[in-house]
Amino acid sequence: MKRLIKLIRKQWLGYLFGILTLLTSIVLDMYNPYFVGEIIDRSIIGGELGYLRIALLALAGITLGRAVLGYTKELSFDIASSKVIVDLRKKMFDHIQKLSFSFFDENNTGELMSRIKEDTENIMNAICYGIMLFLEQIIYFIIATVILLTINWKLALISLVTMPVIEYVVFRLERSVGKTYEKISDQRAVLNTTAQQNIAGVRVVKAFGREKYEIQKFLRQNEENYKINYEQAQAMARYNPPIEFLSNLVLVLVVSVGGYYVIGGDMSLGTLVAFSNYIYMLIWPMRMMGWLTNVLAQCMASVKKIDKLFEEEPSIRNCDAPIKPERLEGHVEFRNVSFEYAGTNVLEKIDIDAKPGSTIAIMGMTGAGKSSLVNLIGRYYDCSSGQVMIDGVDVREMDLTVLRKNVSAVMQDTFLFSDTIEDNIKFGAGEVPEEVFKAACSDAMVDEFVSQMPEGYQTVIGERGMGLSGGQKQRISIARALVRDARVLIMDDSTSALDMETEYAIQKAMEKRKGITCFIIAHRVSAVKNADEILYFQDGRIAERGTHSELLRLRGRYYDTYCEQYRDYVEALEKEVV
Ligand code: DGT
Ligand code: MG
Repeated sequence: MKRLIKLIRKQWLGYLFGILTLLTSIVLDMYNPYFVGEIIDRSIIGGELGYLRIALLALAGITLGRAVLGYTKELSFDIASSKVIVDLRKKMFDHIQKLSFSFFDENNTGELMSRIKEDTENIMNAICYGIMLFLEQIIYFIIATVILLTINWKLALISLVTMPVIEYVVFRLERSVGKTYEKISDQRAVLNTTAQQNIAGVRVVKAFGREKYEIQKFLRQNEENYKINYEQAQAMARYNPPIEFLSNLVLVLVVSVGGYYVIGGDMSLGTLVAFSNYIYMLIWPMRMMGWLTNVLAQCMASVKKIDKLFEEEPSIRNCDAPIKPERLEGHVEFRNVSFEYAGTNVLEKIDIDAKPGSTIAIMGMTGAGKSSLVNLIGRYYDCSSGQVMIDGVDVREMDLTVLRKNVSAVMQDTFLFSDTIEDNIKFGAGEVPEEVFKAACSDAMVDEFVSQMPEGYQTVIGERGMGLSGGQKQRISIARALVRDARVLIMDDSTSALDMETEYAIQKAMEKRKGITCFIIAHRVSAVKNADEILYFQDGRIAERGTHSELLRLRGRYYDTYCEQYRDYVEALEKEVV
């Protein structure tokens, strides 16, 4: 809340301007009933034609003035509030960007999207129309009350006494409408999620022949949506008639008593007409208050949710006095490292010493902890015990920017942005010299297929790299990691979709890149056999370690994997020999 108030205060000039135009417009409006009353008394009854002309001119002036002021008022409130929302969204986005991997493991994208979109819209409603109408209605109410009391206090009291009754009915009805709003908002979120997941996963739906089921699921939710909308329509329909009835009843009461005064000569007809017009200025605020409380309640709920998001601290951040080495050699060590996710041990007592420029290959069954291990190097997660060191410095003591700049990763699930191929590759590097870009593209074998494209590197690819093959996407993400020219390179299963020939060509090109410490996770022996050390993981532990030939001699799991992968080849060879 404090954050929001601060942002609103920053736009004080816009709001002040809006409030001034609002006040002027109200003052003008107050003259309306006055002139109408005067026209009746002085011109229609009294026959003063000269006054009629002046009064009509004044009424036209008021109407024009109000139109201009109304426009300016809405515009100023709108601009000021939009600026607040832009600032708020920016702050939220900055904050979300700072949060750690673990936060995104626990929170789904849909919910974060609704924080950025729907919740900020709720706040916009309140700080723009809410504030504007609230001020307007309060002022109308106060001024109208004073005017009514000065015109005729008895008649004013009669009307004022009925206001709480109207307000009570308004609140009762508004509550039922408000409830349906909430239901609609929840239901819309469900409908959106279903539609979004369905469209994003349309290929899976089709491949598994689940179209009919998915359509029915959507139809059920759509039906539900219709029912709630119908419920809301009913609540809305019930809303107006009783309030309309009560408002008119007040008018009937005032005209009856007022008429009595007019007949008795205690009040002029014009004053009575003016009086009844002013009464609308009392009733409107009453009617608006119900809507306003709903808008305010929605805004408060959204502010609470957004505040909660802001309270989320990144679990990974710089220590108090982070070390900022000028240059890293890329000496990576794991010292007795254990790691757990939510209480379950994923890695246990791992020791690795990767000398600068060496290549460490990691193999093992799925779920063995390979990705979890490499995720500790760039501090995507922190280990639970032990130490991960680079050049003798615990990564937790190293400046995060320096660390992440020096650790480049090709993640297991490739994610490409809907942008040009060039921008996707330069994504993490900013401005890079042309030769560095070219070298990365050629080493990652991106050049080979991009040069065939009519628009080359300027080709815009679809969401998540749509329009490219799995291997092409992997090659682009390898180039994206290479272009950063980092000391430590992590390749998490990043050649799995490549054919052997391309994989081999990339390996050869990488060998030429001297001084980079490489961690390669792979399932194919062909991808790991040249590594300085191969680690075979099982259940979070290193079950076997050594060079390719050492591990073959060991005749353990690595050997089994090797035999499995080369069996056909060996069999074919044997047949040939026979
Ligand atoms: P892969 O990629 O299928 O070959 O398997 P690895 O070896 O890369 O496995 P890894 O490190 O992703 O997962 C190791 C274990 O950790 C596995 O039992 C699943 C669990 N795990 C992975 N990510 C998370 C997470 O975000 N939260 C929790 N609670 N557990 C996770
Ligand atoms: Mg993995």
